[in-house]
Amino acid sequence: MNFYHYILQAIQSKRKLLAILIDPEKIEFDAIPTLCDKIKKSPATHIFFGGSTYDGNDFDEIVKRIKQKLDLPVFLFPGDYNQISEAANALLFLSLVSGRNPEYLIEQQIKAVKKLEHSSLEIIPTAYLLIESGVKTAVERVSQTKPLDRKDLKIIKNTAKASEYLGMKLVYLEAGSGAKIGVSKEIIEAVKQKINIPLIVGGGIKSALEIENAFTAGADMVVIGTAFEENPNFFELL
Ligand code: 1GP
Repeated sequence: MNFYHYILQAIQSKRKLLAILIDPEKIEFDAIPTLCDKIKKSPATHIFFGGSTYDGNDFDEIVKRIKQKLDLPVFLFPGDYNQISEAANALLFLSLVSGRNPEYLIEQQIKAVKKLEHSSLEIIPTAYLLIESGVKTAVERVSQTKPLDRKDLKIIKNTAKASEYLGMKLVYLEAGSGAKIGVSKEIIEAVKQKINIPLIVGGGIKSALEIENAFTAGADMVVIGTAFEENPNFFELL
């Protein structure tokens, strides 16, 4: 199974994808079975796993546990190069192209090579664009980069397009976890029109309407983290 190919196929057949983000920082090991039962009842098609601030030792164990309980592809969404587990299916090999900090543009990726050389993970090069969202998010704090100005559509579009030219396979528009305002409809539309690779949108999406709006504007995959963390019945209420 090629997980990137699956995304392309879904887009071709006009199916929308939904990822639930699990942050290892915010999950209790014993709570995984209950969490997975909730996820089974949700419309999630993917699990994203990772976090900006996690530095614990259970990363691998948590992924294994999730895989035991759930039959969904788990994509690593790493906050740093230590967040790699062979128990996952794929790795979003992120480069924070909205920022100008070499550590998150290429240094972390170089550090990951040692683990990845002998890995069977599917590696998916992903352009990660942090968009201004009204609050200073963890990504901004940890990466020490500035998000892109949400009004500057031209730079946002061209950053996404340049990433495609560089060979990135996905574009991820990120408002930041817990963002006050998510990525706007205008930004999603503008980027979607510009690129020919799948578009992921996440950060600050808290309602069915916001999910729908992101899809309508052109997101191929929407990511939900905080809304589900704060209310495990989130999807039942939709
Ligand atoms: C963060 O895009 C994800 O990287 C999800 O954000 O936690 O705000 O849903 P939320």
